[in-house]
Amino acid sequence: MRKSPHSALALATTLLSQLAQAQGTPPAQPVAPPPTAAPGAAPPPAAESEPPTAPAEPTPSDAPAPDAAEGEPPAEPTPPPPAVGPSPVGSDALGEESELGATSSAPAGPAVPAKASAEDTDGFFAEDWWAHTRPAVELHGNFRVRTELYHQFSLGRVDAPGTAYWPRPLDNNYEALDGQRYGASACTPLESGSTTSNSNSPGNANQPCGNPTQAGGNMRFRIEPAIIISDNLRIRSQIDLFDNLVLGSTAQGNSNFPAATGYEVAARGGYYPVSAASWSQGPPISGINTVQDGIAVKRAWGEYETPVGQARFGRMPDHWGLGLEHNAGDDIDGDYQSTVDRIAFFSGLESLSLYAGGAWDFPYEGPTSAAFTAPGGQPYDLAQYDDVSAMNLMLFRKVNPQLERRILSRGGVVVNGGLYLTFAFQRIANDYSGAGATCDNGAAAIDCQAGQAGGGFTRRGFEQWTPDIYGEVKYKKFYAGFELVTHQGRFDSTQTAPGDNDYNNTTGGSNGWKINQWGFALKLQQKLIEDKLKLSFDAGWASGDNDVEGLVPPAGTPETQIGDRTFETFRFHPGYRIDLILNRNILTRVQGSYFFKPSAQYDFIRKATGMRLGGRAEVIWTRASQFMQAPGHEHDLGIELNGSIVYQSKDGALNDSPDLQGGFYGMLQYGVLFPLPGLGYQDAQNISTTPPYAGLQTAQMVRMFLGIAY
Ligand SMILES: [Ca+2]
Ligand SMILES: [Ca+2]
Ligand SMILES: [Ca+2]
Repeated sequence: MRKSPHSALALATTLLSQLAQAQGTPPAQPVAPPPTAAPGAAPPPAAESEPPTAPAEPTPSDAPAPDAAEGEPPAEPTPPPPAVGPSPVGSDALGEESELGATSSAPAGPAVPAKASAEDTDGFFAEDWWAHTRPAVELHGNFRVRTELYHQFSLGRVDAPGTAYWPRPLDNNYEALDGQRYGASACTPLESGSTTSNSNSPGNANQPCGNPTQAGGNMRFRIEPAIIISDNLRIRSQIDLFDNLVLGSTAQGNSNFPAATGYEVAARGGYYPVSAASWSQGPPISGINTVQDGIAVKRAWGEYETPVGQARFGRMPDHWGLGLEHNAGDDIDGDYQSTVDRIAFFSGLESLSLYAGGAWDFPYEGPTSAAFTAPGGQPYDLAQYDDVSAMNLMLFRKVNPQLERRILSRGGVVVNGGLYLTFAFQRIANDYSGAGATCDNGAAAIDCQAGQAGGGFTRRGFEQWTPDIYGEVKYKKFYAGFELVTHQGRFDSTQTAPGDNDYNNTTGGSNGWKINQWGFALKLQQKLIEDKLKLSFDAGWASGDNDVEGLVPPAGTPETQIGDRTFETFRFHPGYRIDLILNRNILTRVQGSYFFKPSAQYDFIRKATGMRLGGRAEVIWTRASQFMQAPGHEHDLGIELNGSIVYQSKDGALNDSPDLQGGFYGMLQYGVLFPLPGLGYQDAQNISTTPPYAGLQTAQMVRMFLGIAY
């Protein structure tokens, strides 16, 4: 078989696909199968004038068919695993989070269809040209059930529920700073810790309840069907069933219907007059018994390998570097994802390990002509100035994983990295939301009649540049990676109510509003003792804003700038997890703070198949970047200790690759957070240290994870 002139580029795009797996579990397979042409696979003479659509070699069809490989190692997987995101570079291929890693885009190829032998016939068949002549479906994904116990996540603070970082449980009755009491009063004097009565009679159960603990479970079944149409053409998707469905949340007997404001609970039927009579779960139905249906289609996109690069189009994952800004969130324990509506093209030169890509994104389109009253047809965008549009450029160097292994084993150094640059803009906006935001008042609700939403626009004048630089160095068992991101831009006006405009600076400074935000993350890791021990150090920094009150932004409006007109709080992608309690749950992400995290992981049992039993310990110290922004006006927010026991089997799918997670995955975790003065009240607030506020309290968490990856 002669070498195709396109092979280098085809290889490059193949590589792109393979490298771009989310979260970066490095594929174990070589990028391209060795061209071991099977007997009878030689194309007919006509092949000399290669059809334009012929895949460049080496094609998967060169790999032995599964049945021909009896007793051999598994055939090299067929087409490259469906790619994820533009970001071959990076990925948190290290560290425990990624141990949970990216199963979903695993590359076990579909079976290669049997070939027609050239001896059998004078004709020639599509089978001679393509490994797949009929669409094949490849299925991956995962299933998980997670139970979690939160203890004292309010940290003992007594904020009103609407302003608390973590509102107290509903069955925790307390007097808040606003002087109001919140929470259930249906406990007995004994249960409520009354000092005047120790009665435990249900007849006296009208006292405040004081429960500090919340516990429950949730589940998700993720399927990622890929339709492999031919070697260079596929459709990929991600569908979640029971997407983070809270166990026990859709019990029979509870149904709702829309009311004048929000929803109203329908009268219970005779068989379920009280919740205690519920004994079975119903399917989740949005607006009836929950807020989200049982099937959530997250992504669907196409990938086409052209001779000069790969085109991707549709709704797809977006991942880059350590996941600070663009984070596909595809790990089995993930919740937040970067999913983009995008048309993109990638190309590169494998010999130089250099790649480039461009992408046109549709972050926000505004109201469309879709209407309940006119179903069907093709809805279209109703206004152009209100679009948030974005253009992306990616330039990066990524050494082919196979080559990388060779370099590292020879004691060489591998350097990968690149730039992901985004420019986004919007001229005017209809961002009217909250009470009164109806079509009649100009808001862009989903059921507006023609022309109705036109009155709700305000000036926005948004422009933002986001360069995201990633780099990594690998040497023997050492890894160092970093990512640096900044948002630089402006708003003309930050207002959201129709017609409001705050461009003019009445206090005399320059008009308009600026965006100046910086984020940085560092990851160091050394593997020791035959890779059983991993010592890691993570650090990160998100710029804060010294004239903003609060790390967590308020709902419904941009953060109030007390002094200047510059938004400076950087927020990590919430999929960038560093702990269990403070940054993951209470603050929901790293924002306006910096952290240091030393950790150690040790595998007690580790088999070549990938089965392992390990433990992990972490310390996370979090500080506010600007003390002014922390509730207590102090830098120190908290010190958290986390411990985990992890068990990974290698049953079932993906057994051919120890690096990919397949089979059962279980985890037990415990965390304790010692809050520091930055999370308390300021001295000037003069909060009594006697009840109801007794000072900051330690929070704890227990977690059990049961998962299956396939
Ligand atoms: Ca629009
Ligand atoms: Ca448009
Ligand atoms: Ca500011």
